[in-house]
Amino acid sequence: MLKSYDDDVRLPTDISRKTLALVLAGGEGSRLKQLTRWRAKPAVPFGGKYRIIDFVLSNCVNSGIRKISVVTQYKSHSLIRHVQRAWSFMRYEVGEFVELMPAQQRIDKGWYKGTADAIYQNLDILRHHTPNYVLILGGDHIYAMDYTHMLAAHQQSGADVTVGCIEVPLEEASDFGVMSIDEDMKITRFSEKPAKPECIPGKPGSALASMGIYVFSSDFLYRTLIDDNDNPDSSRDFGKDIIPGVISRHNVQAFPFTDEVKGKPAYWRDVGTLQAFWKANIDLCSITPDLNLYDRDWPVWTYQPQLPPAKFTFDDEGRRGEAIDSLVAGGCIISGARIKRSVISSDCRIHSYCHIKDTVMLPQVNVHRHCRIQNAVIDKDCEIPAGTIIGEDIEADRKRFHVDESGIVLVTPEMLGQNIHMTR
Ligand code: ADQ
Ligand code: ADP
Repeated sequence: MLKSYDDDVRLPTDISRKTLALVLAGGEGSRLKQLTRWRAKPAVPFGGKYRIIDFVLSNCVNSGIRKISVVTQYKSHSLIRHVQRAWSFMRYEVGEFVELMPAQQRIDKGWYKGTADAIYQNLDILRHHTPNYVLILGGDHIYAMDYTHMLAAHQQSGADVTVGCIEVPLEEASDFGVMSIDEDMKITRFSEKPAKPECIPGKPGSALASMGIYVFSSDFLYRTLIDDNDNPDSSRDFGKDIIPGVISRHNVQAFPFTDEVKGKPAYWRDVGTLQAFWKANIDLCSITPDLNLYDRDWPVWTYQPQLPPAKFTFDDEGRRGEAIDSLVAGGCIISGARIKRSVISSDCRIHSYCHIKDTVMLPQVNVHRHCRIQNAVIDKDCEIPAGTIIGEDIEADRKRFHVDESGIVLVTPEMLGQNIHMTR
């Protein structure tokens, strides 16, 4: 007999209405290097016109979850500004909201010590919303997921906690929480970022990774966080402390995120490293990308500044400005430049005789004449001087820019000796 936490919550729509989503958006994101020097990772621009956090917030809204709290801490200014601009269409009057929870020392003098502490410090606000379920999400993943399936599975299994999981290549598994499950999908083992991750039985090349997303029955969450706070040895983190601490005594279920139509693991990317960030952007340029931004049934919402359409013009010698296998956002002017397999975000200018390929350009970049750029991420507001060559001579790039182990070059205004407040 399946245990149910609440008999009056039966339909998926009821479950979403009785769920509060908590989006964790306060981590330092140091692996994105200078891209997160001035902004939190969830605020980093992505996909031409979005910010990373828009994907998880869109998943919530598209799943019918309209009570959302965003927990912020490090470098939250541009994140807060974006959430306020983009997500204020939710109406509190009809019980829908996206609210911000900055670290504000509600309990003691400290900042949030870890992800669990970030929620513990806001327990009174959480309780005030009286949710039956709390859906905890990371603010820095790119995917499209209908959370109602996970919520329904949580309710039907009578679990105390359900952890979203996905198969990843074994060689990448040390970056994640890795779990073992039994035939009833109950989690039997969980280790956070293990040096030697276990493979899935019968699948030597794969491991079952936690997506860092959790459904908690709310009373169970409150009790667990209070107990964790009493434990002096805890680092107050879901992956390190909470999940490993509850699996032996409670019903902790795994929910595999699969692409139901294709019957395979679905598209989900942790864009925490420069290479992963670059790749997930460039993936959008393929003819049939795994993440379809053009799916009208699953719109990705964002703040859109009023910008004119992208414009492609001839240069003064009659060369065409063109972009192929690329995304070019509003406000861009491509004059006599060639662009291939690249993401050119809002309000960029690319001038004559430039060749750009395999490059992710964040908003408001100005590339002057005769530049050649490849395999690069160009930060917002960069002013690229005429004749600059990036991505061809890695050793030369290393002296001026950041080059990662896969050869992706990151260029920021500071590396170019520019003060963004002067160039704007
Ligand atoms: P990580 O992503 O490494 O692993 P963490 O750095 O704690 O975990 O970040 C999780 C989310 O919480 C991020 O969105 C981050 O911005 C946010 N966050 C971190 N510290 C915070 C703080 N003090 N206050 C507010 N928000 C904070 C987690 C799980 C793994 C899982 C991966 C999947 O721990 O088990 O495999 O996510 O990517
Ligand atoms: P915005 O929210 O304006 O789009 P960004 O996400 O690009 O901003 O940047 C985050 C914040 O960091 C902004 O407030 C911006 O003014 C600030 N910032 C970015 N680069 C610098 C810099 N080199 N010096 C000072 N402040 C900066």
